[in-house]
Amino acid sequence: MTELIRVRPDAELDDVVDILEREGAVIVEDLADGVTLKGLWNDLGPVLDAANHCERGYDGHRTRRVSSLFARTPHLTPVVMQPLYLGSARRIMQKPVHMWVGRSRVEVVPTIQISATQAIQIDPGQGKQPLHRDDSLHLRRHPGPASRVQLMLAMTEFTAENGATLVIPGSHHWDDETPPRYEEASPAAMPAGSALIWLGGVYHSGGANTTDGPRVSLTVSLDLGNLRQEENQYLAVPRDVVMTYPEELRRLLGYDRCPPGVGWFEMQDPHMVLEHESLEQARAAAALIGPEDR
Ligand SMILES: O=C(O)CCC(=O)C(=O)O
Ligand SMILES: [Fe+2]
Repeated sequence: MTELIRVRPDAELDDVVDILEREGAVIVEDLADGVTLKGLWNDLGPVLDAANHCERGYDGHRTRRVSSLFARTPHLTPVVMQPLYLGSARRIMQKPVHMWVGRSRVEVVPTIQISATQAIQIDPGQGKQPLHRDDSLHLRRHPGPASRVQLMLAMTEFTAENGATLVIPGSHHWDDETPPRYEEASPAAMPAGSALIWLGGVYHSGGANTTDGPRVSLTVSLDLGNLRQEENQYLAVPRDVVMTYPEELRRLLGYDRCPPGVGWFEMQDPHMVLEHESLEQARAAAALIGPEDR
């Protein structure tokens, strides 16, 4: 069992990217400040309390989960936009891809997007979740380029006893034949406000909670922009709430186009839909511009 590497929020982005590419996971201490954490608790605590335990065993019969987090709280913005998280996700996934278009050699840089959001409360008595890779959703083969960089923010302290996420460092380098074993996993023990960042190809699971208090967290994933989002953000976050976010976050929520051309609206940048009062007005404006070069 290898200990997870820990860094402070002022660590160099290059170093964090190196750790993630090598180990597949890192803990950023104090990623969220006290005001953010309190805001998250105010907005999500009562919703978690009111939520039922999950029905599927994989999700945990003693676990509560709440999604649509960008519709429920504005306090997730500084978490997703924390420079080490967003910065490392951009560096790891936005790698140039080269292709021929006729006789031109073209370089294309993909976008990234928010995929799933969930607050997770592991209650006393919950057993270990099966070890898994979250990029299984992308039906891809390993090892290979990362299609997901995920974050788990501790809202209570995470300990080996209360269900801290279990992580197998380096397992993103494994193939698809090697089964994961709990003996190889390390618990992401950390105080509230710290966060685990890990790549989608890393085997991990929720831990067992043998204490008498809940383990509470929230998770956000950033995925490559040419994939379908795990959580349907267009349905999860109403337009009037989307409008309250800065442009970079709106684009991360899916109002963006991944080069060379996934996600367009009327052959234009879909963000233009948010820049007009209605879909009809946006459509009329797009017609005036005419089709863009894809
Ligand atoms: O709650 C956790 O620590 C991990 C949960 C998880 O990995 C999942 O549900 O996919
Ligand atoms: Fe997972």
